Amino acid sequence: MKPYNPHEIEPRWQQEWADTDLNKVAEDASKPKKYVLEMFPYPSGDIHMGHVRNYTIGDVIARYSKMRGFDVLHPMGWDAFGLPAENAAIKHNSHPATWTYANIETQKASFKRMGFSYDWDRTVVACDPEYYRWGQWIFLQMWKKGLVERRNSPVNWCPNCETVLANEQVTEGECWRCHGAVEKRDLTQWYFKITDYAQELLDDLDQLDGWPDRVKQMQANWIGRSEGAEVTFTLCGPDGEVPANPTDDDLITVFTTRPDTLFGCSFFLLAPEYKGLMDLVEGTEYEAAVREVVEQASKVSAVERAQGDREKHGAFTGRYMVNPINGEKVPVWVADYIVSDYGTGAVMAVPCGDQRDFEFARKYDLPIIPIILGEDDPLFAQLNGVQDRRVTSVDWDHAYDAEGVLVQSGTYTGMAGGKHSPAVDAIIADLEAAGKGRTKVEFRLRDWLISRQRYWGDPIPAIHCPTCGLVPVPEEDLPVRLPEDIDLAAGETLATHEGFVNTTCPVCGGPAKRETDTMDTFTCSSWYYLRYTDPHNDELPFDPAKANRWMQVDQYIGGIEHAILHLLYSRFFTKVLRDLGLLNVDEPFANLLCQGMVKDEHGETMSKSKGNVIAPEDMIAEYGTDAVRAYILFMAPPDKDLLWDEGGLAGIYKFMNRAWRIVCDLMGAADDETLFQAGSSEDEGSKAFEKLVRERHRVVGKVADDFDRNNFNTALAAIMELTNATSDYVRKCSAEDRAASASMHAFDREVAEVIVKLMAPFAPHWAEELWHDVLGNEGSVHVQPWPDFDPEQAKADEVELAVQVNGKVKAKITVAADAAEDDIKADGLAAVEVALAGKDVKKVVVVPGRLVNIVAK
Ligand code: ANZ
Ligand code: ZN
Repeated sequence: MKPYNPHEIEPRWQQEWADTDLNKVAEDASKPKKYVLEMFPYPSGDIHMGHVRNYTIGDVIARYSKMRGFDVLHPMGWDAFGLPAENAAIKHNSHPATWTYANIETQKASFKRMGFSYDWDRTVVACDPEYYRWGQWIFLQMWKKGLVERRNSPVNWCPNCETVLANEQVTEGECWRCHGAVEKRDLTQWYFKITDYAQELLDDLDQLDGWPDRVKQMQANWIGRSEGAEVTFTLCGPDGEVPANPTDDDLITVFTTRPDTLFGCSFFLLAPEYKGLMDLVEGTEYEAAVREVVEQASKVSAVERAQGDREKHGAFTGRYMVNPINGEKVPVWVADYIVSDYGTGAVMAVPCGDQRDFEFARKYDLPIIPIILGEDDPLFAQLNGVQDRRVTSVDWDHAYDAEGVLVQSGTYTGMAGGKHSPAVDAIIADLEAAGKGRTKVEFRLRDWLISRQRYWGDPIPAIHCPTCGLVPVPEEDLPVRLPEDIDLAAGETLATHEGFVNTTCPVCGGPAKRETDTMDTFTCSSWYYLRYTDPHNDELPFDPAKANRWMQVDQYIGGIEHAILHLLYSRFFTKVLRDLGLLNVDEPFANLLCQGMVKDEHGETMSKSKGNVIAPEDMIAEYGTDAVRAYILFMAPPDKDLLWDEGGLAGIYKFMNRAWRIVCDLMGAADDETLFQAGSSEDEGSKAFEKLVRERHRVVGKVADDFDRNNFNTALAAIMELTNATSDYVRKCSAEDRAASASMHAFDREVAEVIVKLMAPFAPHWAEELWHDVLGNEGSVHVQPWPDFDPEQAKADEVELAVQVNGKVKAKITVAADAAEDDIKADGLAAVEVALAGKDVKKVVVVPGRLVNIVAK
């Protein structure tokens, strides 16, 4: 028998597939399409096990889909702009492109070695001018549509990376890349107005049935829609007098989700960054304390400051504000837990209903007025129906933020209060009539800050002209190319590169300067999946007809770390391109699979610093790529973490050897290694044959089912069951006997083909070699139709049932799988005749496929 030798067959088939263009996308419109996509990698060094897992999942789905008759698009490319390349260039005194393209070659070689079925003619490399020019083109279309804005605002600045960051790229005050502390700086920056799409980005999450719920929840939280009201308060003069004719400057508006609590407002809060705050206190005795709060707050990120459990700091400004609902004057404080970039940066504080305000009131000894109570609150009996204010302090240890009944709230007393309550509606209506308020929806989502002060990115196509102002680069002048002659190690940047900066104004022809900011690399990954549908188009980013044929991506696979940033930005781009008339889908990714991590055997994340990295190439050198692929899918469901266990990999390798031998044996090619055991009876042989007929149909059905749910591990387990049944069969039926029986003879080949085809997505080289060399077939196994199955034949003929009497198993019976319930009852009763002697049978219940339960007294 020819032994299984992965090291010989794998490179050979990889070459053959490349030579015959096996993985070229067919673009065959007569077939239904399937777009299978894995998130493209960042080319930093060689691939690791996390990549192997991600791309193996995609490859198995792609190969399976092709055999199921789909026209499959399964491309790969590189997310090639970004800081690591720039840092490496500085370190090695070379160019970012050199580092980037070298790493791309390394990774590409590894992908080929893994046998992934990419169509390499469709590769998209983000730092290639052929690609990034279209990023610039899209930028210009967005600009025309009013979706691009340049504005001055406080932004997140990472001193380490020397660039600004989008809000999404700051977690708990840290840079997403270097984890250094992020500062606030006032800078003029470029933004994409993603907030214009906030509502749609939220609503359309409902269409994404194929996404994990937790990812949708993370997106919804990030978008952060809040329904509430704007309420306008009036600022009293420094003398405490209410202005007779308030100007706009005297009116300060808050955003609140709880206008029903207006009667409980006992102070008013401003964010430390609130514009005009210092004017309120300038030259007063309150100035120093307020300034101190402002300065301390500037050292802490807004995210951290907004966290509930942090100690709150504040100071009185000496000023008062008039509550529009009751004309009451309340003191104005600055407080560090109020952030400037949400709502209006001003807040009506209601300590009885809001925990943060409650803590602040306790700390600074401000009144806590109970105005909404649960009916079981002891205070309720005392205040029920009381309209005027009698109680201004409580002995609670936290705020009451649930629904309740209003008390001490004037004419609203007695109404049901809480979020979205009748009291909310009534108060908003009255404020609106008085011109002091209106309903308002707020989003946490901010506009996407896309400009970066770095070289290795897509240049923003804009020109600053002293005469004409800010001018877009004309489309025919794209791409704005990155200059290649730049000495980053010497500190040169785009802004200091004379050849790049100096240009002429496309409007007036006068001397002008280029914009020197580049785009956030997340812009590149926001539409690469569209470029794959038409990667060589030099007139448009993609032909809408082609994109519309392939979109949506049917299965997207990537890490959970991209649950917010990349997926949200891609969803935004898709909607914008749709509105530009280039696309007819609302959402880019129909199904999303977030694969789990690959960890070491102790459950630790693999990392160079921990020295616990398992290198894919070492494992391939030992067991071949097919075993690594099958192992990675067998060990855990794809969305769960996988703990590396080399024993398990060796086990899979063994299985593949065994299955190889079984296929050979079936085909009469096992020679001296046949499993046949002389002396098996005819009856044993025919039982093994019947069982295998059943298994052949059952397993094909089960694998299809498992593929529908991406349960590759159970699919492989089922294939193992099929090989076990096959092994039993060839043990008990000799090759001569099988050859002599016409039905068995045809069946041998059928089973061999079924096993090889079922394994083909997992172990493509193993399957291809058997398909040709042992089965003697022509044409690649990977373009063969997936095996059919007959559900009738898959049914077990007989099933074994336990027979219980009063909850205890007394016997086992074997009945026909399709036996009638009454027959089963009769068989069950007969089997326990002895146990039932002298008793009255009260009840007999059949649990199909499991047991017969008899109740007797
Ligand atoms: C009065 C009130 C009473 C509030 C009450 C809550 C409970 P969400 O749900 O996240 O939208 N708020 C408004 N702007 C703020 C800012 N810039 N910084 C910090 N807090 C701010 O939260 C809305 C609530 O957060 C608003 O409703 C406001 O407090 C506070 F029993 O107004 B509320
Ligand atoms: Zn000009």
